[in-house]
Amino acid sequence: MGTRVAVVTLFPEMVMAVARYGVAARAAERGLLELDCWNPRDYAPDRHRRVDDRPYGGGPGMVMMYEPVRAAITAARGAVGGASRTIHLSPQGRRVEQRDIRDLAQGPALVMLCGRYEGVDERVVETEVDEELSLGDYVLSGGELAAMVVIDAMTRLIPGALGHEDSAGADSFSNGLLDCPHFTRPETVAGRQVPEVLLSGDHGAVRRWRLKQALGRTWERRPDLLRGRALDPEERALLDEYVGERGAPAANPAAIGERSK
Ligand code: 9D3
Repeated sequence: MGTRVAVVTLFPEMVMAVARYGVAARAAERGLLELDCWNPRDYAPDRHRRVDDRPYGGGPGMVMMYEPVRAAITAARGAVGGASRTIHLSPQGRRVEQRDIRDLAQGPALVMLCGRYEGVDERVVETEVDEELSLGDYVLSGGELAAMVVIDAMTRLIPGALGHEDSAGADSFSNGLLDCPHFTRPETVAGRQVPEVLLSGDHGAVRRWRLKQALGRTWERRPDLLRGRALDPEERALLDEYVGERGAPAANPAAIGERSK
């Protein structure tokens, strides 16, 4: 039995698309990921299949109604069977990090609730939801893309989902650093050579170069990631090297007018 994810959504076809491509498609084919959707519209009690209504207190927009959403969540839970966790993708949630993805991928089956319009009746959150998660501080039109992001990120951690088993472990964030640069053929492109060391066949030198680049790029672009992470003596030395070699732009006349990327 694979990782079971049941998504409660008004747009099931949108969510199912995450399992039509790439790693998630292969995981679904192999039975490593079992994804299905539950549509509140199918649980609307009235003959118009109404799932939204106007907010108490007034104001713009509509709110997803308690009963159709609760009933769809109940059906989703029944289908995944046994223990499950119910996550609400919501702008009010805590921001998702890789550690949450690892946690979700290991835990029991998941029910993911996606809101549309202004959101869902708060009583659904109070009575049915274990945790609220957000992607970050920008406005989406609903929870579906967020659920798809979480499903994609989880799927990469399922053993056997990636062709090459150690890739998930080597990823950016699993070691708390940004990735090093990558190059492939040809050796020269637009007058730019592949770094010499990568052609040297010296695996130790390649490993040190990659670690140095990863440390340096993290220091330049995401210093916040380094503040939460201890450096061992080798890492300290490689980062010092990187910082020492990176001339301040104005102190390097040859670099003036040159594009840095
Ligand atoms: C413009 C509407 N906003 C009024 C202040 C509130 C609002 C309601 C519903 C904003 C976004 C949404 C829909 N978003 C999600 O369901 C969502 C989301 C997001 O918008 N950003 C980051 N992560 C997530 S997870 C779910």
